Amino acid sequence: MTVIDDIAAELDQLAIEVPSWAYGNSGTRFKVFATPGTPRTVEEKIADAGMVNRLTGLAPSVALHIPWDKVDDYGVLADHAADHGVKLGTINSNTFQDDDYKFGSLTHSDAAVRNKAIDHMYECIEVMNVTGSRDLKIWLADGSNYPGQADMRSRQDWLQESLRKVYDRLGEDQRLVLEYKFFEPAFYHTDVPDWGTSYAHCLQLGEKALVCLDTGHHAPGTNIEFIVAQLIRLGKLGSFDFNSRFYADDDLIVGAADPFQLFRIMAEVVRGGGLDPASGIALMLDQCHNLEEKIPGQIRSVLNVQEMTARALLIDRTALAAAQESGDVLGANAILMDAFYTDVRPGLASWRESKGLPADPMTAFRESGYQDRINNERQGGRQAGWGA
Ligand code: AOS
Ligand code: ZN
Ligand code: ZN
Repeated sequence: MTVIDDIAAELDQLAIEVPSWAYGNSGTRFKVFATPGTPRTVEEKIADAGMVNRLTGLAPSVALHIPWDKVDDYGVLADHAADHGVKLGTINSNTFQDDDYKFGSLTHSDAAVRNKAIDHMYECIEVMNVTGSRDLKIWLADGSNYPGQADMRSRQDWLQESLRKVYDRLGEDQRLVLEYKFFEPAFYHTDVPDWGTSYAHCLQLGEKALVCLDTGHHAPGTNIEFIVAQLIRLGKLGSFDFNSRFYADDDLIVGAADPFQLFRIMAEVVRGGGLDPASGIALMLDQCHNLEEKIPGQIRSVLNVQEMTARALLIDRTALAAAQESGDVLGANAILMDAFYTDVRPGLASWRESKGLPADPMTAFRESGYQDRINNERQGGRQAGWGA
């Protein structure tokens, strides 16, 4: 018996989507360091994602980014993913790397630019039609740097108008997830800065529009788990972009900077029934591995989410409710902290072994020889975001 036995059924539901761009080289605006073995093609990124899933049993799908992962035949790509034991997941749009979008995309004052961005979203929906992906992710770099530079109010109207056109193109089983971010690349105002703005637009659009919560996109000190609870309560939490931050949108390994925050977030996901696939809440990673090797970085990330999910599942909900109702402040806090401080790692190792997975995926990867093989095979791996 381990602490995991009682929560194994819920834990089995955990599925984390990995981003294709996490496997490419990335860095800061100062320097992008190349890592040996970096994928040269989207097919190689998917092969690496397949390896992460094989060793952890946690990552059954890969998010793509258009145009970074553009191919001629997405049906062939879906077959390739299936050969590697994974599915193609969320399609991420890109309206931030074109000169036309200097002053905005879906929010631009010029209808021609807005239409260009809308056409790109249509192109992404076409990809989804072939890959069978459910979600179109929209993150906009739109905003302004100086007060007076842009008409913030009109841009909200243009945004809704543009999103409506995209929304109306979605198929029956497709959804749009609108990601918010409080700053960067724009520094004065951002057109979708917070969950409230995303929620307002999604509410106006309809039930197939939902909010995407990137954990790195909040001001320091923000109570993110409150936002999680609220959006689940409102039935509008579509997806997460998990990562962790020390300062800004650092895109570091989820659970690395603040494991306790990840625990608190997962506690609200569990509380809201978000592990059940029927909840429609997609747990995705949005990370970049600047210094560390990419595949171990992704393995560490999905394990971190699993560890904090297990701890969240261990919260004694009955005792917690009783303590809360009786006004037992410290008792309630102690119940939560007991779960947080439980070391679930030995139990998770047994859980993995019971499923024919390696007890320690990090060691198993090191010993697999996979990294040496790709280091030899792949010369000239490309930077994430530039066609790699
Ligand atoms: C940008 O800050 C957002 O986090 C995006 O979700 C994402 O990093 C970008 O779209 C890469 O696909
Ligand atoms: Zn994101
Ligand atoms: Zn981000």
